[in-house]
Amino acid sequence: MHVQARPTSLPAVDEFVQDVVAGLSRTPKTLPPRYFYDDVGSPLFEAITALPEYGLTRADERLLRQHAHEICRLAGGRAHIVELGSGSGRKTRWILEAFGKPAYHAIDVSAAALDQCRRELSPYSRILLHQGTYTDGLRTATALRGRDPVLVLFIGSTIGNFQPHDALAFLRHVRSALHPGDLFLIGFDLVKSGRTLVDAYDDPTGVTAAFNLNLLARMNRELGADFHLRSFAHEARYNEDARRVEMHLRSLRDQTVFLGAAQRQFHFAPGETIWTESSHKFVASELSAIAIDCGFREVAQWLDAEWPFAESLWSAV
Ligand code: AVJ
Repeated sequence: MHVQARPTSLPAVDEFVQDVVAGLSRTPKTLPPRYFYDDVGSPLFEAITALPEYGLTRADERLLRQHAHEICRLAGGRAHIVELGSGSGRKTRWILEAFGKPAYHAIDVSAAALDQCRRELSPYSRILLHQGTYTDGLRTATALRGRDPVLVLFIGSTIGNFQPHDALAFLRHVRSALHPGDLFLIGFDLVKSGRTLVDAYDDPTGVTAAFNLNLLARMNRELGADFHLRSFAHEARYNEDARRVEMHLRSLRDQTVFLGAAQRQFHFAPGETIWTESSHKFVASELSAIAIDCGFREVAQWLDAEWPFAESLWSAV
């Protein structure tokens, strides 16, 4: 096993400060959702996936479990498997088992996530860990493919967190790292009722609220900020026209927050929000056109009956 670590931890902090300053200087204020996933946020996300209101992860896992052998068959029985965002490993296991101990590259920015991935998935694969961005990980992982075909996994509907335009650019970028005939397995959460979606992102237990508010706590811990967490409220709305769930943190009063790492302060009007995440929802019939648009063709598509979700298998053209 090899681990590609960041050179030092300093660039990570720099990037975090820069992203926070840029996001809080904007109107409306925004923060990138990738910063949710730290040592507090990642376990909170795991808890979200167990909530009865949040059916997304269970639908994804059902589909992977049910169709893993067919995916392996469609891949010709062997591949170097490369996963973008290693997650917890629980879902990926089904694929690795079907392929019978394949070479498996896990890519994630979080060392903790990779560590968990190694613990859970090394029994089922020849695992290689790549700490860093998807772009860098994809490059190093595919360089090690030898003569094998590559199967890239991008499950869990992480694609929904991109703005539509950025999503297409990202899918084309993935395609550019592949050879014709390589496969791409991607999960898409589908449109469902606004009520169901708001319940999924604003659960009555408050786990998603904690997940969202942890972003403020993380800035306090890592960037010397002085956010008063009780002065912000979690909010989830479904924007039906844009087909996305938006998560926000709403300022409950007029307040000024100091960001130590940047020696800057930011003002919040009462009711003003920080937009922390968009989770785009798709319709199954649009997916094959997206594949073609990005240099792939659709090989198969599987839908979950209980929670509208699509698992798509694409082949690089
Ligand atoms: C991991 C990006 C798929 O957008 O549904 C869960 C993250 N945010 N609850 C999603 C999330 C709030 C999740 N993804």
